[in-house]
Amino acid sequence: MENILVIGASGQIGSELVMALRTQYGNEHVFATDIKPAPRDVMESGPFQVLDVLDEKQMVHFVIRNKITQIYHLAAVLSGNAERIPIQAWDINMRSLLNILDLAREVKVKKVFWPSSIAVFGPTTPRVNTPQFTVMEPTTVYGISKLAGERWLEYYFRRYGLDCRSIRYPGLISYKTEAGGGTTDYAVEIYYEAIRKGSYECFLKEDTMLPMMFMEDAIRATIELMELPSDKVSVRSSYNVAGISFCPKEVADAIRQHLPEFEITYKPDFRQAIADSWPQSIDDSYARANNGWKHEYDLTKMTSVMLAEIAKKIER
Ligand code: AKB
Repeated sequence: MENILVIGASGQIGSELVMALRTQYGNEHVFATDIKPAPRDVMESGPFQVLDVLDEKQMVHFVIRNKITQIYHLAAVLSGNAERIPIQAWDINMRSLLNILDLAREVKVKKVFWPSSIAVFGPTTPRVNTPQFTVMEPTTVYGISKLAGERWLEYYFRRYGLDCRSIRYPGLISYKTEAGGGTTDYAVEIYYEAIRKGSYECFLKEDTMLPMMFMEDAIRATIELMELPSDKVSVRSSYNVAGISFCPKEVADAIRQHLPEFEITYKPDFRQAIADSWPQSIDDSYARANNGWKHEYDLTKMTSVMLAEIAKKIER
């Protein structure tokens, strides 16, 4: 029997991943932690504890006490926020990962999942159909921490045999928990503002093309990767996984199919330079070959779900 720990359970990915894992593995087998309270369903449907991933001692006790066999470590400072506090962000992102890798090795946790990001790529990377293996010279502190993290995952796998797995997430779009501090977050905010105000001021230029993915696809990609037999996981740094690519103007057009009066204006800020250093689209043929990965949501389907769900949420 697996006992799974999700660290960062109150965040955008964590809050949905916990619920998906609980459906699959049973509520009492999926333990959720975060430094802040999680959405109600996460806190009420199974074990939840406020716990700081940087608190090594408490973390070890928690993992031993609950006989944890798998860890998903999702806590991180995202790209936009990290640029505001670079040294602190590096410290939080790296120290938390190293704590978890070392703990997992010592306590003999079977598998660890850690999210990487398209932020590992930089301006010298081919931006269209970015390959799995290519030039990686990130210019953001978030990207540097993700690239270093990928190297640590592979190191722990090769040196200690720790079964580490990872995905380079594109921008993730969801309606349940609002994202915080990322460069791709405009693609979540735009839907909320479309429902709340009928207009949105975008912090990226209208033609800024970035790789994106609907959360349901991302959760499925994650669980599918974690369920793969170990010998089928050929990439031990992190898998490129693609969904859709679009720019702000295209999302605005898709929203107008439902809300014809919707208006968008553009006021690029410091996040434009970050977006300009990232890929526009991703080649995920390794993930497709290894895990049979395939995304299900395109921009049109995702837009219908986002608008309908956010409207319900705001009415309540
Ligand atoms: C961000 O924008 O920082 C994240 C990411 C692409 O990793 N969504």
